[in-house]
Amino acid sequence: MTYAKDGYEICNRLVDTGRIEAIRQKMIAIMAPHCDCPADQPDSLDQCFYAIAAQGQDLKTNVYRLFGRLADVPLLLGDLGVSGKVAAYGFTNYTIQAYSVFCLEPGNTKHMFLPHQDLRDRTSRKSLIIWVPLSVGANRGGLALYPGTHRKGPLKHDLSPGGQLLLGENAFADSARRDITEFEFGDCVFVDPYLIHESIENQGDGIRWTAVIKIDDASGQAHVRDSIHPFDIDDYIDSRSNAERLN
Ligand SMILES: O=C(O)CCC(=O)C(=O)O
Ligand SMILES: [Fe+2]
Repeated sequence: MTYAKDGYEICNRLVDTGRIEAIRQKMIAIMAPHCDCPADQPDSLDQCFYAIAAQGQDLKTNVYRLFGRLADVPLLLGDLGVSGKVAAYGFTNYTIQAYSVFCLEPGNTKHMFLPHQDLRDRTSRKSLIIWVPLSVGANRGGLALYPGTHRKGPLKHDLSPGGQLLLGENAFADSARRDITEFEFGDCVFVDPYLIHESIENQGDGIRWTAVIKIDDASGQAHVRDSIHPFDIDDYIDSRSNAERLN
């Protein structure tokens, strides 16, 4: 398989696990003043988060938003393994389109992503998602990919009854789904954002935490003369934020 042909590559043990641990520790440090949980246990991250959640939605939301802004997340681009791959894929003058920490609790289906492409705020058709697990454990689900679908380019998305962006099955019926559910600390998956992908439900006993970084290389792209974006987003998705769309 190749990244260009299939639209993704799985790289085991690529990222320095010290960087992963540093992110986890900073997440715990953000929560520590607001709970009484020990900070040095293997499950401290989840314990703290559950203790935070028990105190109400505002604190939980604020903590989660802070996780998604931790500087250590985009700094993963400085990891030698990651930067080597990014360069090998031909990203030389890239910009950061977005970065976040994604949380999927056991049994939470509301916040799962249904089959979609990552089209929001793109500044190029030459784009890359860097998906880095921040927690590991049995049955925590993961990411499902539809190999080769990136070559279709941006597709028009529907809305599910719950308000999630969604591509119908006909968009990926010609692709053999690939599930990524088993990963270790340091593993990293590179995905073309135009590749159709979706979340796999967490049926384990711990939270699936994932760092996601999205980059674009707009150098040499003709559309920059007219627009920072390579296409009009409103032609393809309901561009409201998740919080506004989900019901
Ligand atoms: O990790 C996941 O479940 C999906 C993440 C995703 O699709 C996204 O961040 O756009
Ligand atoms: Fe996505």
